Amino acid sequence: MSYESAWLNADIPCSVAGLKGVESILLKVDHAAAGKEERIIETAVHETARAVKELFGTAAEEKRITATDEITSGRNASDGRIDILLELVGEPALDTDGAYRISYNSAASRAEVKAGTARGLLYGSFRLTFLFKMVSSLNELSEESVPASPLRMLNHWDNMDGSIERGYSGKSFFFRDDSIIIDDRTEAYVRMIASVGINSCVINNVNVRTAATRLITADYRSDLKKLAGIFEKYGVDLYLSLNFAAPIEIGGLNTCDPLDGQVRSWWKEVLDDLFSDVPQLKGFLIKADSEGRPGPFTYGRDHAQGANMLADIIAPYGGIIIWRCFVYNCKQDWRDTKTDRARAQYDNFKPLDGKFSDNVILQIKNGPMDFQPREPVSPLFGGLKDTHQMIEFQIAQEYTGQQKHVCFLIPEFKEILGFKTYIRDKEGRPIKDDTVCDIVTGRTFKNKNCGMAAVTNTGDDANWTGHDLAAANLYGFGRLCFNPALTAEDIEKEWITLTFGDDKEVFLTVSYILSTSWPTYEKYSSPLGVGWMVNPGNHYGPNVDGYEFSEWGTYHRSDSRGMGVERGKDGTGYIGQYNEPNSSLYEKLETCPDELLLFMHHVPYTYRLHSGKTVIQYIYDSHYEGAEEAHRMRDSWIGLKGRIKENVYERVLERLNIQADSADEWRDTICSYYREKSGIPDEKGRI
Ligand code: GCV
Repeated sequence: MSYESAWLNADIPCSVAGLKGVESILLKVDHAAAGKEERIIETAVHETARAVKELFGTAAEEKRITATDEITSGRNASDGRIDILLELVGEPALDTDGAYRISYNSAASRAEVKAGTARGLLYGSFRLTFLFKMVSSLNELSEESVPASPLRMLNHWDNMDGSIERGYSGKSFFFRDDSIIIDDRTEAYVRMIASVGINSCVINNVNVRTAATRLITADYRSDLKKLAGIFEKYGVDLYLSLNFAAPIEIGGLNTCDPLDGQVRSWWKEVLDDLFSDVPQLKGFLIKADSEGRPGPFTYGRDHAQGANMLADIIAPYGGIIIWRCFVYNCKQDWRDTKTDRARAQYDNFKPLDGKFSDNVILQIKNGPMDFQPREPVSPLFGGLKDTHQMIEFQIAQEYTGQQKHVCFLIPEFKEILGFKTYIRDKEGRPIKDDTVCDIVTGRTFKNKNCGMAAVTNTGDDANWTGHDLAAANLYGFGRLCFNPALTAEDIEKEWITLTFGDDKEVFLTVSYILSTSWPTYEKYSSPLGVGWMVNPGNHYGPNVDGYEFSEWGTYHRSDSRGMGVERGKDGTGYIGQYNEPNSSLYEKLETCPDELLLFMHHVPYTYRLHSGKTVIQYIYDSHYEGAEEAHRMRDSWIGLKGRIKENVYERVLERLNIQADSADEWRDTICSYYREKSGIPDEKGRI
């Protein structure tokens, strides 16, 4: 399958006034110090050279230099040509892996990228190329950036048969027919994600079945080595998802008890062998005791015992175990109103705080349930004080329109990262003003084993993400973990310019569509934090009771008088998992934010929101508004005909049409259901 270049779009011209070309690319690096990072440095030079060729049509001369006096090229910018210097420096400000500084030295007519590490040089090179397309004068080539999040990770849910769980952009480009695929698309992908600072990638699904269990065996060794080599060039660490039951499934043992000596020996032998053959491998992601996956609970062990067994084995290789907290009872009786899935992560993991090995990181979904269009922040952030943590987002749009609908998720991620957890330190003193972002970037606990992961939205579709506008989520996630201080508008602007160029009309329209898309989706699907009104299994389209009487713990508890799940003191007690003052804020109806009301409480349909509107009228109105907005988004896109590449225009239009129809269906299904259930008519007489 062919692929397109997403935001690395070679058709977007240089926007710097008067700049006509680059004479030389100068590399100043102490190669002995660079050591094994040498390959990444070569990539930085190669990428800079490629960008120069694409932007100006002519190649630049590449020179390795050792001293500053060799770089006085005496260039005169009046001919419209400059030099580019890439330099590895020993400055404390640039010490963090990946940090870079871009500046323009007007005296020498030279754009300079300085970094303390090879990755920094690579990220700086990509950013310099991006700036060439985004700024209007040489003096604006100015940026210093230190990556905030140590791990900036993508999780693929790719299966080895080529399918992708919750994949909406074609098939896997890593696997087909139980084999690993390595072709030119592999490098194109790694290049694309490295260009926004992603430094870690898990290539296979956390639901590890069949062939994928054997990925750790000798059968796949040579392909894994090749793959790791490609990842290494771009500074991306390779991770695999691991099957906790592998000792049984492929080891011939009758147990996978983490405290069993034989089990431990089996893992040690297999993993020692794997790391000695593929030293670039960085670690494993594990889903255990979750949705049918095996885990330590089967043997009466806890998750710290399970994770530590593996972590201790791979510690000598600098290996990391990322352990998911998505552990809950998926065989619940819907009549049981005390068991609450939302409580599960906290209930399971809070008691284990401080018990995990140093190379274990807990990966916590952003909300307590499962990537609904709106959820509160998981209270586990703010609960753990002595455990490494990562946040897990989902840019695969499982519950947000499956890349048929536009849903730009960066504003949502910004809100989540900015949430104040009111965590207290180990001595019980409040840590003032800390946020989820502070915790996962390592600022709160001064640690490096932490970060952000996203379940990725890519596949082998030509444009990588199915919906062209969904690429903004991939780009945005990378940028956000690098620099969470960026606003959603900053990110949107960069992505639009790099993808579509500087046509003002295009910018205004795409920006309007992206920035309204998440609130719009929320309005016509599940306002007020209710969630889960989707078709079971595929999770697409409206089905109010689709999950209501199921065993998955996903209810809205609508009856003839009201709706919502009571999670306060008189309900499941979930709200008590938050630190004060969040706990009181959610507990009291007067202060509970409207957008989370039905997640937190069961209220009558006649309950008045802060706006003064009743819940039932809000439900009617928001579905109508959301559907209208979806039509408006489609209509505004039509205005771009002729201004955007025909194939892209048509591809997006086709999806916006689907979205507008689907939004109508959401509106009508939900409004009719609640009109009937509540017996309360719409004040505006529409239903
Ligand atoms: C990979 C949800 C999804 C599953 C996914 C699971 C998880 O339940 O529907 O497809 O499994 O989350 O995050 O493990």
